[in-house]
Amino acid sequence: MLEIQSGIVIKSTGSWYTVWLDSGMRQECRIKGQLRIKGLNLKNTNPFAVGDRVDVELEPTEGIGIISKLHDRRNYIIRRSTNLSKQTHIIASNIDRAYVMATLVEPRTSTGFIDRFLITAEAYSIPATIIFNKRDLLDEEYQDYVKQLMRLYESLGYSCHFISSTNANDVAKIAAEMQGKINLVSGHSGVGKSTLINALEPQLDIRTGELSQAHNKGMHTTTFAEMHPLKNGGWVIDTPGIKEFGIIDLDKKELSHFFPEMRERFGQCKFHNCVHDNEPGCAVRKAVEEGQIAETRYTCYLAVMNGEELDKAYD
Ligand SMILES: Nc1nc2c(ncn2[C@@H]2O[C@H](COP(=O)(O)OP(=O)(O)O)[C@@H](O)[C@H]2O)c(=O)[nH]1
Ligand SMILES: [Mg+2]
Ligand SMILES: [Zn+2]
Repeated sequence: MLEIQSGIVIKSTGSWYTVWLDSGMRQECRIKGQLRIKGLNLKNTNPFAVGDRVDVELEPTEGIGIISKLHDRRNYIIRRSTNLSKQTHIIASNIDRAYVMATLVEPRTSTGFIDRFLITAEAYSIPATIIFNKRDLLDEEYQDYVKQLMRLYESLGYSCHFISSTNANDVAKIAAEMQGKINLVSGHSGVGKSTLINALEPQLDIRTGELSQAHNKGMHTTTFAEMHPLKNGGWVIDTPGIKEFGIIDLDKKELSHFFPEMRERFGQCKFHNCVHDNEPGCAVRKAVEEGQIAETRYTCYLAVMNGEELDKAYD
């Protein structure tokens, strides 16, 4: 007899999937030989991503589940498989909150990286939070700079934390916030994502300290996110090696909608189709000149609009 159970995908390698069944069991799964599942986009290299809710057919004799149905996704984030290809790769879905972890030293995260992450979160309507990590490594001057950045981002509606992943009190605050939700943690290699996740769930014992990924440079390495259960309920998704989230098919005229401080000035420019570049009577540029919009944010806006890649120095 074929039994069908629902569950959530917690690991996806493209050919094998691990599903956490609602019964609490982990189940290794395959997908049907020929993908003929309703609602799937075949341009995706991985038809199922972590966070997906699925139905699984369980064959009692085989021990392997077959994913037979994808439930609707509340949201998802996606990137191109390679810069040139049209194929896309879904990183994760059904995310309640996306965290970007940033550090000022070892390594230094640029505001451009943070801003691009926030654009992506806005584009996919996912609440975003910035975690400034490695507080213990920062002198007073650096700490003041972080606090200044926090004031900027909080004024735009993004919550911020300033923590050390190695400090138990700090970790407890994050744990409380993450409880019961699907949380994605992103950021450059070396900022402390795995350290934080290990501190949240010590039994996970994820590898840390991979500061150098030199062997990966220049190669197309597909990295799959993995979702880990939190003991008090909820999930945390580690995104190893994902340098940058891309927005697929971004319409330049819409880019400013993903900047809260520009969105707020919608309709105030002289020209209704103003893209806030060189147009006369631009309310956004005026706000930048008057210091009401941060220069770093505006610079990032122009860079993304012009299709510029992030400064390689920060990768
Ligand atoms: N001083 C200090 N070091 C940290 C902190 N968080 C992580 N690290 C160290 O930073 C290095 C990279 O951490 P890891 O968790 O592997 O970063 P990931 O690449 O983002 O997963 C490791 O050597 C960690 O021990 C922190 O809050 N303070
Ligand atoms: Mg890691
Ligand atoms: Zn304008």
